[in-house]
Amino acid sequence: MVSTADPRTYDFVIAANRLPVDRHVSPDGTTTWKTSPGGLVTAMESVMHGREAAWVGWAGFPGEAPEPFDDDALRLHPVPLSAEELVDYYEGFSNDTLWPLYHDVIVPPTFHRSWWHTYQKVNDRFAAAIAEVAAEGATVWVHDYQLQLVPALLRDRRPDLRIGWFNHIPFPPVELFAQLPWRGLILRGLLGADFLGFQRPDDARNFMRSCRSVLGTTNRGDVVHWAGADDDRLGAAPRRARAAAVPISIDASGFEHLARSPEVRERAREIRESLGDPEVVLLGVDRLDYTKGIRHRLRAIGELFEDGEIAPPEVTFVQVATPSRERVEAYRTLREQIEGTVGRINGDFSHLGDTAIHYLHQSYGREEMAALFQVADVMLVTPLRDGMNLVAKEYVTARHDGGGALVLSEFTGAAEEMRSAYLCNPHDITGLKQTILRAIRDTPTAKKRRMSALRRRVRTHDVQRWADDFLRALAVAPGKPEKPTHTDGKDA
Ligand code: ADQ
Repeated sequence: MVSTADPRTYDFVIAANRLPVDRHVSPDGTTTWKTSPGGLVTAMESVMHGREAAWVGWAGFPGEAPEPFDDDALRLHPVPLSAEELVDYYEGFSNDTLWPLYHDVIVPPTFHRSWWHTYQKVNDRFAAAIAEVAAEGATVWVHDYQLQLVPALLRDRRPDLRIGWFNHIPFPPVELFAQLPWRGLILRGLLGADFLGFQRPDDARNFMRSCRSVLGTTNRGDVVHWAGADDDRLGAAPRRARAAAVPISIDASGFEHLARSPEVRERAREIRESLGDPEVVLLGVDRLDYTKGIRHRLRAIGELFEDGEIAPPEVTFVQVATPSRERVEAYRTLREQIEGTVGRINGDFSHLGDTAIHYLHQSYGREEMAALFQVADVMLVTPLRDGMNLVAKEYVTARHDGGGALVLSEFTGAAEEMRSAYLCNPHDITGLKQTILRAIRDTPTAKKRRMSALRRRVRTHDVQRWADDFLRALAVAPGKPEKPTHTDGKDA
């Protein structure tokens, strides 16, 4: 399968697993494309500054890819994936090998050589597609763990390009990363970039330690020096690459504008009323993923009901769990466990008309999300590990009234910046229960003080600043080594 030829080239190219559009086919067969409402699209729009740009990614359905097409100022360049490749590269290697490994091995990663072979093949296809649309000397921004080999594969084809890569998820400590049978080649793939951006300083440090221990690189400050390898495999040439934290954020002004609209405020009032006007609404909003700590959260909430510290109708908990990766076994098991627990808690503590837990396994539009956030007196963001967690940032942004309280896990990237939240360790169920009670019972003045600090942080560190910071770092990144030296790489 080859990518579709595109005669035009661009100075700025974004590459991500998915294109930022969803295909809609109407009953009469007409195809339309709708922009996905993600922060990444907004961020990219804000940095394009009238530049012509292309986005390389999968169009969202298996088989032949559509011809390249324009979406406003953006050229969309679809990369084809077959149904088998989706199973091996996306569901398999990306979501069942790398995802659990990079999230502290909360569930055991699965290692299959056939998945790895497909991952290499698909990464090569992405690199070929980017090489085709990138103009001479173009800037290329590669996103996320699905495309870790792309930087070196692309550099081999196009040494003229300036290549950046951003990791949306954590980068694990070397003690975990070293389990990966293909660890050396993944690191060599990444070192093809000029600049590597991570969510937290710890992620960048973990990456540099892995390079040192697995490849035998040296580093000066945050610049990794790779002396190259005596083989002709991926990324064998000497390189220098900078690794640093550039935490992602949200389109704060856009989301606040939406949250302030009369429609959203009216919808928030309606939701509260439909919940029976409780005194306290607790809210969780997550993709249904084992990293998000939903089971630990339910355990804490269940015990609080059991202890009589909270009870419906005064207190109710709303858990929105977005359907996610349902073809991966660990996700199906998780869903069964969560739904079983919700059923048990509701069986024990709900009364006719007074529900302890409202559980919604659905996706909603941005307006509905903004309204839900305004209803939440206490927002529970308690992942066991999370690259950043944008829900935390969206919640405080939606609370333009300065009300509400954010309970936030220490194990999220967001906790690095949002120190005024009610921070918690979600593994410590007793501590989590106490933190939730504190967030409910603190004085309004104490809560307002925290909320106003959180809001200020997100307002001044929004997604536009993230994209600007990343591209500035990429523009001045070191690139080629000053004096190429040649020593044998370890275990590459
Ligand atoms: P995710 O793991 O998907 O992203 P997150 O940062 O929480 O996690 O973003 C989820 C987004 O989906 C938010 O914008 C949220 O509002 C939205 N959402 C959640 N449930 C929804 C629902 N039911 N209906 C509609 N929208 C819903 C990965 C990493 C994160 C990192 C992001 C960005 O795992 O750590 O913050 O990328 O880098």
